[in-house]
Parts: sequence; structure tokens; C-alpha cells
Amino acid sequence: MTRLSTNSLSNAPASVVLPAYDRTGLTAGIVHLGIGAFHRAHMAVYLDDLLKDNADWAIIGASLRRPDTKQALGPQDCLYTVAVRDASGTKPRVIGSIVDIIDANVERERLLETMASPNIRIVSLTITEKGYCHDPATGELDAKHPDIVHDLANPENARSAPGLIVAALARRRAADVAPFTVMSCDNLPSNGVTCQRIVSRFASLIDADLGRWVADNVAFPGTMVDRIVPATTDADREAVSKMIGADDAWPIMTEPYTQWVIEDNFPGGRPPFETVGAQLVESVEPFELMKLRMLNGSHSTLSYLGYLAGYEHVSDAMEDENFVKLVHQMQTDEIMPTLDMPGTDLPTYRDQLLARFANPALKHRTWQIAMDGSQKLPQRLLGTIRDRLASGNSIDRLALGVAAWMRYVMGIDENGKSIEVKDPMSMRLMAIAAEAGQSPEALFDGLVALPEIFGSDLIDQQVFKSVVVGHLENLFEHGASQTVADLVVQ
Ligand code: NAI
Ligand code: CS2
Repeated sequence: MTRLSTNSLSNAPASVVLPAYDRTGLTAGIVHLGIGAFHRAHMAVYLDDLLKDNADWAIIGASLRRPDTKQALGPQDCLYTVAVRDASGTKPRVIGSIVDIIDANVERERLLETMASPNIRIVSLTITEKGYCHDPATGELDAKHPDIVHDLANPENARSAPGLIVAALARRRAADVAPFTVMSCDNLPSNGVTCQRIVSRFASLIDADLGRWVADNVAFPGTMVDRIVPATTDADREAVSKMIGADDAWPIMTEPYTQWVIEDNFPGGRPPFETVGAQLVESVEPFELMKLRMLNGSHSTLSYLGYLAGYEHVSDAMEDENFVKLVHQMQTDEIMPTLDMPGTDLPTYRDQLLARFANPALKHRTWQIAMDGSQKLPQRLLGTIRDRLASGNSIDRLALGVAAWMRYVMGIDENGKSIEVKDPMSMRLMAIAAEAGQSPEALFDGLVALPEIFGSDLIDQQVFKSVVVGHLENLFEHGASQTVADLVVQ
């Protein structure tokens, strides 16, 4: 079969949706750092919808840690398929909004030159929570992070996202070129403010004047982003290639649902996102809190408990009625009361989330969602727990999510098999777990003492400790399935 490329499009079956514009007329207005699965199912699709009348807003993608991205998409003229899947079937669409891909590790100078050119007015990011090189509990730059230490000593040879952004901004400042707008599309709390804090701090460590210039002149609009995008498997590649009649080395599988809420703060201009379904708002905070707590808090809880119970995918766990009850009760009784979303029907939002999690066509691995828990727990579960404790309300189900994470980072599943715990802190986490042995209390005490995750307050929270340790004792003794069954109100 021929490789997906501009030339292969003319032979695509009628069922495949193709770009509705002439790609040869496009110029880039955006550099996206972290050209991974989510960006290609989300922002790149919104841009694909608006390029017909806005040809100067194409995307140049940069991969900072995945050289295989360019190896896969380069030979395909950066074309790829988005396969939207649900119980009714799969709808393939070829996306053309990415016009070039730069491998930051080997083409750093070309990346910096591109980011410094005036036609680039937005630099957006989906670099995973760990890509911000920050302290997840405080949102501050971690100046001791190895990438930051390296980049402060070698600013023109930066390898971190904050380092690359500052190096490009410094070039624009020196050339008297207006700065680009930095738009984080990651699942970070207050992702715009957090990104501004991190980038400004990094700049000030390079040069105090540069730090002030960044803080005073660069816009960092916040966003809430939502579309469930599992990592692509070889089976997906085979299925999509058959569907489109050409070999696609990296198609993207996703769900029908998509949402994008963006703070309207783009001094250098922006595409008309509102014409393609994005919501432009003054403050994204309430939307972000709702999504990070209701969707991501539930996702992480399902991922640890589901993995321990032997469910490979979220949809498998959602076939267990006790798991469905757990998430429904956690959302209804413990998360929704902490949200202030006038005009949003939270019960309907909840029921929509449960249906999305149950999507039988989306094989979202519990192991994938379980990744990087140290970077995710603060905004997904711990913030909600703090609010519930402050108001003297129950945290039973939320605390089970934390207990399941603590059990998971022991690195041994309920059948005695090892778990590949992927996390920037995995060595420290597993060392603490090994030290704790089979003592639930020792495990809790060791992990809650990590300020990067739990801050400095939860270590002294006796209610938090007793509820989490109680769940750990049940997980140790009865396993995840029984612990969930015992907790849910039947
Ligand atoms: P992915 O693994 O497909 O892509 C991650 C991208 O981040 C890659 O391009 C990689 O090179 C880059 N990266 C990884 N570690 C990095 C580091 N330390 N510094 C700089 N760049 C780094 O993952 P995917 O699915 O694209 O998700 C990325 C982020 O998008 C998530 O962490 C989350 O913040 C956000 N997101 C993901 C959703 C999903 O369902 N996959 C949904 C909503 C948001
Ligand atoms: C998931 C998110 O992998 C994870 O941590 O919880 O990527 C989730 O799929 C998205 O936030 C959905 O919008």
C-alpha cells in the first residue's frame, strides 16, 4: 500500500474527509511544542477547520522528546488521520494543518529561528505536566530540575520547553520583534498563569531585565482543553491504513466529544477560534477546575483502581457496576459540591463523562492514564480534598483515589507481577514504598511527606491520614475490586 501523502489523497475513499483547502497556499502562524497525540486530535483539528479562510495560521510542530514523530509524519507531508470512534463506528479524517515538523533535539537552531520569526504569533504547548519542570504542589519553576540546570548554563542550547521559549523570546527582544503569545494546552491548574510564572522565572534567572520584559510584555492565556485521546497502537495503524487506502504511520484515535475554552488574550492576534467551536472567555478558571476535578480526578481514580483490579482499559472498568457507582458517587457527592459553575448543568456533565469513559471503541489504557501521577494528583484529587476538608465534608471516595495511587507506586500488582511505574519521581516513590514494606501507615507516612506532591499541609491532616490509611488497609487485605464494592452505596 502507498504511504499517506499529498499525492495519495486523490485515491482516498469517499468516506475519508480530506482538508478543504489548498495546502500549498498556507503559511505558519503558530509553533506548537509537543506535537503529540492530543494536539493532533484537538488544536490541529480546530485549525484544520478554519484554514480555508485563514491561510496564515498553519502550524509548525516541534517534538522535544519524541524523534519518532518526525520520522513518522515527515514522509507523509505531515498529513495524518484522526479516527473518531464510538459504538456507531469509526469516521476517518485526514488533517493538513501541520505543515512542518522540527525535531528539537537535532534542529534546535532551526526551531529557535522559526520561533523568533515575526510571522509566528503564537507558541502553544502540550508537553505533558512534567514538561514544565515545575514543583507540582506549588506550580513554581524547579530551578534544580536537571533540564533547567542545563539550560541556565547553556541558554542557547536549551532542551526544556521553558528554556526554548525564553531563548526565542530573547532573540525577538534583541531584534525588536514583538513577542509571540504563549498558550499552554496542558492539564495544569491555571495553565496560563502557571506557564507565565515558570517562563518569567526562568528568564529572570538568565537576566533580570529579560525576566521583567517577559513578565511585562508576553501574554499567557489560559485554556481548558478536553478530548480523550489514547496512545495509538499498531492495531490502530493497521485499521486506519486499511480504511484510508494508504499507510499512515501515526494516526490518532479519539472520541466524538471535544471542547476548548480559551482566555481571549492574544496581543499579536489569533485565528478566529470562535468560528470553529472554541469558547473565548475572560477567565478559564471555573471551566478548568470543573474539568480537572470531574474528568481527570475520576480518570486517575479509575486508572489506579482499574489497573489493580485487572482492567486494561477505562471502558473495561466501566463495565464493572461498582466502579461506575464509585465514580458517579465521587462526582456527585464529593466533587460537584466544590464547583461553582453557574449555567452549567453539572449532573448532565457528569452523565456525559460516564458515557465518554464507557465508550467501547476507545481503548484508553489505565496504565497510560496512571503515568506521571506525581504531576497529576495535586490538581486532580488533592485540591478537591483540601476544599472538602476545609468545609468539614467527607472525602471517602476521593481518598480512595489517593490510596490506590499509593498502592500502585509500590510497583507490584495484586498477582505479584511488577508494574511499570512511569513517573519523573518513580525512583523516589518506589524507594519509599519498598522502605514501607507491608505497612499501610508507613507507606502513607513516606509518600505524604513529599512536599512536591502533598505540599506542607496534608502531612498534618489527621482526617486525611485516617481515611487514606483505612483504604490502604483494605486494598492490602481485600484488593481493589472488593474495596470498591465495599465502599459504594449499593
Ligand atoms: P503524547 O505522549 O502523545 O505527547 C507528549 C508530547 O510531549 C510529545 O511530543 C513529547 O515529545 C512531549 N514531551 C514529553 N515529555 C516532555 C518534556 N519533559 N519536555 C518537553 N516535551 C515533552 O501525549 P498526549 O496524549 O499528546 O498528551 C500530552 C498532554 O496533552 C497531556 O500531558 C495533557 O497535559 C494534555 N492532554 C492530553 C489529553 C489526552 O487525552 N491525551 C487530553 C487533554 C489534555
Ligand atoms: C488523562 C487525560 O492521560 C491522562 O491523564 O486523564 O489525558 C484525559 O484523557 C484528558 O484530560 C481528557 O480531556
